Amino acid sequence: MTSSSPTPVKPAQPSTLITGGLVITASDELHADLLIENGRVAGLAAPGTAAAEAFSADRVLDATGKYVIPGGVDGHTHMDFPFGGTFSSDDFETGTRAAAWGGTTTIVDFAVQTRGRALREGLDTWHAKADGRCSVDYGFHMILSDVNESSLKEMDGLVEEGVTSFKMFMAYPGVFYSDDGQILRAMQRTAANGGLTMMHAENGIAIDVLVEQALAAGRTDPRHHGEVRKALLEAEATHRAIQLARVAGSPLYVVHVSAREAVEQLAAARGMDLPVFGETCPQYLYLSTDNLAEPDFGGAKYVCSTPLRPAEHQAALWRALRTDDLQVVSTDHCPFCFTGQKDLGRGDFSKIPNGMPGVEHRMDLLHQAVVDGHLTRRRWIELACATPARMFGLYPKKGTLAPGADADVVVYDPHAEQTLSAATHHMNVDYSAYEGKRLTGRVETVLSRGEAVIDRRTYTGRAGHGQYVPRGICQFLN
Ligand code: DUC
Ligand code: ZN
Ligand code: ZN
Repeated sequence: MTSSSPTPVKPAQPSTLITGGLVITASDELHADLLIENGRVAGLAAPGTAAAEAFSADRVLDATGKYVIPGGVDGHTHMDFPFGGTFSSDDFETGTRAAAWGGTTTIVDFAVQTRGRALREGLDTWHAKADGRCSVDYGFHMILSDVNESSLKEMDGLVEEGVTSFKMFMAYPGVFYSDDGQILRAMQRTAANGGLTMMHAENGIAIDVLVEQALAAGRTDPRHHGEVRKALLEAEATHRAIQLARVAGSPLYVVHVSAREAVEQLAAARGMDLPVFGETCPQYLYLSTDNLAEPDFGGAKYVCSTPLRPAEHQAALWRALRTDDLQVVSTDHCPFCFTGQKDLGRGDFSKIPNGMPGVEHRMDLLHQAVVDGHLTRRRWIELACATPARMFGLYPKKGTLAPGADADVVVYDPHAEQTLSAATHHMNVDYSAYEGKRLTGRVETVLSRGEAVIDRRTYTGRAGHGQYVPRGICQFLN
């Protein structure tokens, strides 16, 4: 007789019951107990009902007086991203840890195709950057820097394997820029393969002329970054991207919308029932060209593209978030340290690395919008969790709290007060874009697939817990 060793059984994850909280999703608000088993939501039931009485779990989290919300989905981050001769200062380890602190449990980061190289090589590089380092789950979009016969063919395979969205740039000539013919070809490809075209919509050719003229006239300070990157050049590119998408029969998602005039283009397209979507970011809702004008090169902290706009644009963005002319708020998290990185552009604003930190504060800044009356609680969750999950093919695994969903859950204290500061944030960057800003509301506990990554304001996660999530196609398309 031969003896065989028993098949190892993976120990079941301890179950968790979250009691007494107000559960908020994009569609509902209800006082409910939430049961988590094996990393998934197992049930929701009103306290005191027979269903709730039947819940039992290894550990109980009391959420009385708190909100219980889905983990945030940040559909636009740049960890370890090459730009202007340097790399964004958060890598996947520090950046996803900061995301966890802020209640974001999924990021979709941008893998980059290097010019002259294959998409596959870029995607492999980003997998290697992220693998084993993340505290929360992650997926990838692909940046197309070189649209040609071979990269067009590769797009189909990427969609098949779960990289279902492709960003192109109408800005940054000579770096990431695609011309209209390349854009049209890539859009035709996504029209056929189900992918989503994401667009950085700014007329980079015209902007480069204005940059050259500004520098020649001695206008070198960071505030001129905002002045040359004109709202009309964002609107023009947005309009052109929409028309190219119509010609190709492809859906379009416009990233980091900051100008009122660009919102008008999106609203007109949506009024025609076109599959056109738009996101904005907290920096455009809370900051303005006044920040870009801060003295002693301080404006460099706020240099990003699209740029911050005069404060009048903010009302149009808030309105568009309410009317669904904009559907998503993501961060475009792309931090560069003030000392040693932003410094590269002293004396020439065009050399300041473009990007701002933000992955840690999106959920809180949008909760502040609820406190301030800009958004309802459910719209907060829709913009920050449910819609990005649907947009990028992750729903209902991510973005909601329903039986079967991943137990990515945040216990949120809506009454806690906090003050944002570089001294206390967890992002690997030496300044805060919101230094001294007081907020009402704070993340208390964060579960990622049922495991506590933040437990009552202590980090309990680990690099490597976060898993790569292949994505489906955009769930707003038929
Ligand atoms: N905009 C930024 O501000 N940073 C990275 C790339 C981009 O488009
Ligand atoms: Zn961009
Ligand atoms: Zn970006």
